[in-house]
Amino acid sequence: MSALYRLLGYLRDFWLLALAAPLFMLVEVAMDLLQPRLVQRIIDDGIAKNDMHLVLATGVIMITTTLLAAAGGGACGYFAVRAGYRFGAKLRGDIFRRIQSFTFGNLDRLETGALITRLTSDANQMQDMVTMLLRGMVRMPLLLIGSITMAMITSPRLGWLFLVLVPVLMVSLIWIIRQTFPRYRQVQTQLDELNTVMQENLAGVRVVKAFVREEHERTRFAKANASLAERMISAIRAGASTQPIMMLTLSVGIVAALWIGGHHVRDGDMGVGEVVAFINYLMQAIMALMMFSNMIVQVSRAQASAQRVVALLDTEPTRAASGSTRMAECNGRIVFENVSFSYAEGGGDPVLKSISFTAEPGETVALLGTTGAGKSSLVQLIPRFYDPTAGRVTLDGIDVRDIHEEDLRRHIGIALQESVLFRDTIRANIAMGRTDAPMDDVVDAARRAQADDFITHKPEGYDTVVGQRGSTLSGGQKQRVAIARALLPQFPVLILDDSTSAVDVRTEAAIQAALNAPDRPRQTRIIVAQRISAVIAADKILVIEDGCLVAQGTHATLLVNNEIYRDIYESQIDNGALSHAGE
Ligand code: DUT
Ligand code: MG
Repeated sequence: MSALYRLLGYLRDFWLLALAAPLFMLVEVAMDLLQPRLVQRIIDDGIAKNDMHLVLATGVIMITTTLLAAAGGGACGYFAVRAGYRFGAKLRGDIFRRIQSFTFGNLDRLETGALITRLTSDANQMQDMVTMLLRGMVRMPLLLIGSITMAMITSPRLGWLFLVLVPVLMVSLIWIIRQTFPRYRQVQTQLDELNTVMQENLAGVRVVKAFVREEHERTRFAKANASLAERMISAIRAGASTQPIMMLTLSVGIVAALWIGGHHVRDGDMGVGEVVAFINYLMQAIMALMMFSNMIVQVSRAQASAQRVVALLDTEPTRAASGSTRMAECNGRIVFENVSFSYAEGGGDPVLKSISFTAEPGETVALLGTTGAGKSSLVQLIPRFYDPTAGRVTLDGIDVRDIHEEDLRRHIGIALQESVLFRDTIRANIAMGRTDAPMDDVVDAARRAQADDFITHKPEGYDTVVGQRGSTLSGGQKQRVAIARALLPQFPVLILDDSTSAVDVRTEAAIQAALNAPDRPRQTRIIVAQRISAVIAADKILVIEDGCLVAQGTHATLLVNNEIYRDIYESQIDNGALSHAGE
């Protein structure tokens, strides 16, 4: 129960709400417990003794207590729901914050579907449970103990019936706890599966359609869906099986009370009202137990969710936290010192092997190499998306691991290989890294990225809201917006990872030219490119092969000294891909 207990600690923040709910519930329970006694009084003292005045007076009291009970219950519900939703909001906030703190390493290992379930269904389960507990945790035991006590007081001669009935009910309650908990755990796991299928399907919907995989995807979803329904039914069935037992116990109890009470009434030593009141208390007690069994089901479900949430909250980011060295200014000198890197934790196949090079402030360093050589992996070490397994990367002589993460990333403009856009205006998408960037800078960046043209042609220009993941733009347009984001003039370091793969050669050349325009502020650039045309003007070209730096030099020296480079060069000349080189 420790996971549940720990999360319930959140309630400390709303203790007033959490306290108010059960307090008001006390009113309702007290009033409920009074009712059977009042009925007894009407029957035995009023009707039996022909005292209609007492019947009327007691009737008024009954209505008053009912109103009070309703008011108490209503107020309790109000506070319980408020506390529940506040609790849920705080919990979701914490889950989201934790997910945000995850490194790429963490995220590589976690399924998106599982994260979504944690944030939605699991958090909802906890929230519902809190609401229910705040309403039921006082009502249930008080009603149970209260009704049994009142029944004993009202009719000691029938009271012993409880001694028989309660143990039967207790056994069935214990049984239910053991049955439901593991089943609800499975339900939540299956929900992960469903969310993963769904998320993958939506993210890859174009590919699914292109390869006519709809049928396959439908089957995959149907399987996960059916399995979820199956598990849900099994869990609910386990939870519901106590209901008939309770109803049966109740019926047997009522019949027994009527039978025994009937004899007493016939013998004249018990009032009819006493029997009726007893039966009412019996019903209240069984109702309380039914509530308890529902609560148990809900708690065991929430318990499964709580464990999952706590496991997520306790997942530590897979590398040391942000460094502490503040870095207000940055010259942009980047040095790789014998850097090796592997994606697998604790070793595994190295993706980069002992890479060393220097990018001086203001220099342009180009990375060239076959696909899978390790270029993207290399550049991602600079803004610390991952940490090297050996060696170090420094910025202005400071290990990037020691630099405060916010400062580090504020100095680096990066366009990833895959353009990621958000459902927001184009302007906001460009100014993402620097929300304080003036409009002039945004337009300037868009112009250089050759995006200004298509943006201003849109009716709402820079205020055009793009779809989810930029879905309303073409591949090349998306890419240009992503480049513009990196081209804001404030970044002393610029990283372009194969950023022009989706634009035509002419546009690529125009972007090149804009980058090298004399009015551009001096910055260090690391550029990954497929086409020689994009690297020809670089101060330094690094040729990467299979995770190794096999050669470095300028275009001219490499052409003479390096066979791989020459091969790439010649293959591209044949394609005419160089026709715009150097423009
Ligand atoms: N790799 C992983 N996990 C990842 C990304 C890549 O194991 O999350 C592997 C695949 C490949 C190697 O690392 O064997 C290098 O990948 P990288 O993406 O760095 O290669 P690239 O040079 O950028 O290739 P491309 O030109 O296709 O972008
Ligand atoms: Mg790459």
